Formats: sequence, C-alpha cells, structure tokens
Amino acid sequence: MQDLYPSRCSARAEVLPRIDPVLHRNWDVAAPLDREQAVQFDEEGYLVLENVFSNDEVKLLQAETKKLLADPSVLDPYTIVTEPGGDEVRSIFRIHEQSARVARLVADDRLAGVARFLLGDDVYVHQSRLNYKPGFRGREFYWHSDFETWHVEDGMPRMRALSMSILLAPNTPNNGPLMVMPGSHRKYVTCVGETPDKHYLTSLKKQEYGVPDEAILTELANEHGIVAPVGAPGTVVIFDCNLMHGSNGNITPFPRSNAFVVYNAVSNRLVRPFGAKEPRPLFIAAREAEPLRPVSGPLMEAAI
Ligand SMILES: O=C(O)CCC(=O)C(=O)O
Repeated sequence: MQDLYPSRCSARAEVLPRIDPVLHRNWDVAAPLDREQAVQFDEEGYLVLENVFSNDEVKLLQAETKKLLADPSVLDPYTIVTEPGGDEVRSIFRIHEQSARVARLVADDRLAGVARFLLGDDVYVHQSRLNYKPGFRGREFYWHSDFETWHVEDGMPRMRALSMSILLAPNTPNNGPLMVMPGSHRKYVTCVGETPDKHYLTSLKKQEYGVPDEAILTELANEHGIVAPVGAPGTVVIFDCNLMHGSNGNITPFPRSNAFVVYNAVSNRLVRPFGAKEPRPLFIAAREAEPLRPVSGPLMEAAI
C-alpha cells in the first residue's frame, strides 16, 4: 500500500498537507451532534461535550477505575505502564477488555454513535486506556499527533480515527489537562529518526521518536494557539487523530483520571506498519476490526 503520510524516514521534519477529510459524513438533522458542533470538530479538530454522563454513571465509572488501580494484580501486567522513574500507575491499556463496565462504556451510543457519525463508517476500538495522572508525581505527555505514531508504528493507513477522553476526575487548568492546538489537525507534521525495535517499551512512559520538531511546534502554536479544555467528571473531549496535543505534569495534590477510547473506521483497519519492522502489541493497537454495536440507555450496575 502506498504510504501517503511518510514520516521518520528523512533527515528533516516537514509539514505536509492532510489528504483526508476530518468530517467523513455530511451533517443532517438525524446526526447525534448539532450542526455547530460538527463544524467546530471539522475546523478545530476537537469538541467538548459537557454532562454526557450523569452523576450516578460517573460514580460507577470512578468506582471501576479505583478498582482497576487498587488491584493491578488482576490485570494483564503488560497493559500497565508506570510513571518514568517511579512505580505509580501512569496508564492501563486495553481497559475495555479487562472490565465489563468499560466494555459497556466504549459501546455506549453517546460515544460510539458520535464516532460513527464523525468517521462516516462503522467503528471499532483501536486502543483504550486509563490515563491516571497522579497528584504531585504525574508526568507530562509531550506534544504529538497520535496519527503519526499509529501510521508509522501500527500501520493505520488514513486519517479516519479519533479519540474520546472521558473525564473521571475534575480536569482543571492546574492538574495537567489535555492541551490542544485547534486547527493543527489539517497539517501533517513529519518527524525525524528511525523507529527503534520495541520502541513502545519506552515511548509509553516518555516518547523519543515521533516527537515533533520544536521550530515546527512553535510555528503551529503561534498560528493556532493552545487551548486546554477543562471540565467536570462526565465531560467528554473528542479530538481528531491528527490534532497536535499534549499535557503538562501534575504537581497539584489532585489526581487527574481520564479514560481514553480511540475509535477507528472499520474501512481504515491496520495494515503493515509504514515505518517499523514489527507492529506494536495488540493491547496498544487492535488488529481485528470487529464493528461495535452501539448500546443505548444509562450505564447501570445491574445492566453490566
Ligand atoms: O492524558 C493526556 O493528557 C494525554 C494523553 C495523550 O496524549 C495520548 O494518550 O495520546
């Protein structure tokens, strides 16, 4: 397959145009978002949906993540990533296959239905993770485009995927919320440096390849600005797979706990990686593209 988004194969970083649309379906009245929301996603590459989940649903999800964090021994050890230089949990991957409640969450129509609309296709879960940014010691996530890594290291052919961050603790300006450069999703920033074997073993703690050039980041930030969408638990932040984003460390006492779900269009399933010898493991990048059947109704203990 032709590589439409080559990266990590030249000595100089470049800014290339995006070939793919952002909104893959035209808006109509039946859409699960209103027209302004669809336009905002198209133009800025992100969208904040407040109060998507009720207080009771949030409590259920918070209890579930507390359980996952409290007893990592019941989890697949490969899916647990600790903070660099520490043993506190930074991320737990593949949470929808390790928890029935999270499996129900990722299929929820309020998430999967919106992903289907924006991506104009059936969707499947490419990746899920809990990013727990502990108080005092939670470290940053450096600037990156997810798509660059998913393309080079996983073999995602086109820009037809998105992430949803489900806020499970207050995300404030102080505790390391997600930061995005609105509009940056329309440019593809290539990176320098051949991907080493088993790069994921270090990159999930701290990324050293697939890192954008500082001069390009400066240009993008000057042109697009930086926004940090904050919100209460139950808020959902949706962002395009090629949006430049990152987050600062958390030196406040208040942990920041967000569940991330990456939906990919089934027509965009993974092929051979475009810039790595071996694909990353399945807990980071699913290679089966079984379409999700969205489920409606509240998340309830008894129903899970
Ligand atoms: O959790 C965060 O603040 C950022 C996470 C992120 O950038 C990612 O998972 O790709």
